Formats: sequence, C-alpha cells, structure tokens
Amino acid sequence: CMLETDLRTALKKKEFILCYQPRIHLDSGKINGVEALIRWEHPEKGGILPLDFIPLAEETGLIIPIGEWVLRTACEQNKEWQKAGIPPMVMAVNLSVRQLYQPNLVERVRFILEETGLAPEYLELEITESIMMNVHDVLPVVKELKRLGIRLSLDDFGTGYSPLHYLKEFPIDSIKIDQSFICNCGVNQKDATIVKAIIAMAHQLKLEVIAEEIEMKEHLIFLQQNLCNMGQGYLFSEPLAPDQLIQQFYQIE
Ligand code: G
Ligand code: G
Ligand code: MN
Ligand code: NA
Repeated sequence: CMLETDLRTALKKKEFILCYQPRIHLDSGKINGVEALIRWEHPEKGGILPLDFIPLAEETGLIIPIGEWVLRTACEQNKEWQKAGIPPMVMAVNLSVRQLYQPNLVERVRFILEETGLAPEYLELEITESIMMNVHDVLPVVKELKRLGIRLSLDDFGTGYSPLHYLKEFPIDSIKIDQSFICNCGVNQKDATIVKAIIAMAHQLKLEVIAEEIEMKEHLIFLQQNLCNMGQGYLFSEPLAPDQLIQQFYQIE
C-alpha cells in the first residue's frame, strides 16, 4: 500500500512534526505543561492526522522508531525551552500500546533522558486506558518506567475496561478524563455525574485529574466547580508550533 511505503520513508525525509497543546491549571489559569501531538506533513497529500496513520504504524511496527523520534524530539524541545529560561513545564508524550511491549522501552527512555539532559520529572508518558485489559502483562514495565522518576498518566479514562482495584497498584500520577464525558457534561446529567465521580475518586486515590477537549466556557466552569486540577482544549488553545506556544503563553517575542 502506498501509505505504508510513504510511512517507511517519512522519518528519513523528516516529514513528521510535533505540535504542543497547553495544559492549564484550572484554579490559577496558568500553563502547567504541554502534550506533544504528532503531525505528518505528507509531500503530496498534505497534513495527515495521527488517527489516519498511527494505526498503520502500530500494525507495521513502525510505531517503534516513530515513537522513539517523538520521545527524543519532545524531550529535546522541553530541554531547549528550559535552557532559554522558560519556566520548566511538563512534557506529556503519548505512548502507543505497542511501545509498552517493546522489550527495551525502559532502556530507551532512560537513554533519551540522559542524551537530552531532561530531568525525568519534566517528562510524562500518557498510557491509554485500554492497556488495563492486559494489566498483568504491562504492570511490570509500567512500574519500571515509574522508577525512572518520570510522570505517568492514564489517557482516555472512562472509555476502556478499567478494573478499578488496579488503579491503586498502578503507579500513575494522573488520569485524563475522556473527551466524550467532557463534551456532554453541560447538557447531560449522567455525564456530569460520571465526571464528578471520576474527579472525586481520583482525588481519594491522590491522583491529579486532567480534562481533555474543553471547548466551552460552561465546561470549564463545571470542571472548576468540581475541582478538576487541569484542562486542555480549544477553549484555551489548539496544539501549537513551538514558537507560537512561547509567544502566546510566555509573551516573549
Ligand atoms: O490531535 P490529535 O489528532 O493529535 O491526536 C489523535 C490521537 O492520536 C490521540 O489519541 C493521540 O493520543 C494520538 N497521538 C497523537 N500524537 C501521538 C504520538 O506521538 N504517538 C502516539 N502513539 N499517539 C499519538
Ligand atoms: O487521545 P488524546 O488525548 O491523546 O488526543 C488528543 C486529541 O484531541 C488530539 O487530536 C487533539 O488535537 C484533539 N483536541 C485537543 N483539544 C481539542 C478540543 O478542544 N476539541 C476537539 N474536538 N479536539 C481536541
Ligand atoms: Mn493524549
Ligand atoms: Na485522550
């Protein structure tokens, strides 16, 4: 298939870029970090979004080198910002399920942190909640990752199969409430109830809560009232190029 051939050469041709979406502290309104999101600038097809090539990358195994490029680029960028005097922020990077099964993942993450000089507390790996289906397989590697001193979050929370008793064994720092609950929490009483319950449970477990895809002021107010810690979404900002992010959030020209 054409796309697969193109995907194989895209790394070599430097066709991938990362955008950074700010993550905002809901009580102070201040930026706390960013989530790195990959984009593919295809020479003929133009911009291709991750949903249209990440599944193929996972099937073909190309997600391993692509994932490594993402991790290195995101860590380098974060270190660069720190060197430029920007207040240190957390860089969140999405990890694909397939990467968790990569035998040397922990070694690679350790190596990239050393190579880029980024302190581990400024890297957060986002793991999708669907891995909880195979919690026995992944728990050891997740524990090893945590021992590197990095932060871990559970992405898409509420959509997958999450045996709740594992939440207390899983060494995560935060959960990201899936957007499907957020976008309805203003109009649907059941979604609002679920969001409140997730936030309350997370706080009891000493986890931070991040809401994704906040688009409306009503959602923000609801989340603030229910003490959600952080948020991302178009209401604050879309994913931005590095220079744009610094200009818009740090008023540096
Ligand atoms: O903006 P958005 O279209 O960027 O992302 C769509 C989906 O692709 C999200 O579920 C996100 O987690 C995933 N995604 C974005 N960037 C990466 C990446 O670098 N690696 C992996 N594995 N998934 C990513
Ligand atoms: O699954 P994950 O959380 O990693 O994916 C984040 C995805 O959501 C990215 O594709 C990102 O571009 C997208 N996104 C971020 N903020 C918003 C928003 O406010 N609304 C919508 N519809 N998508 C968003
Ligand atoms: Mn994510
Ligand atoms: Na998500």
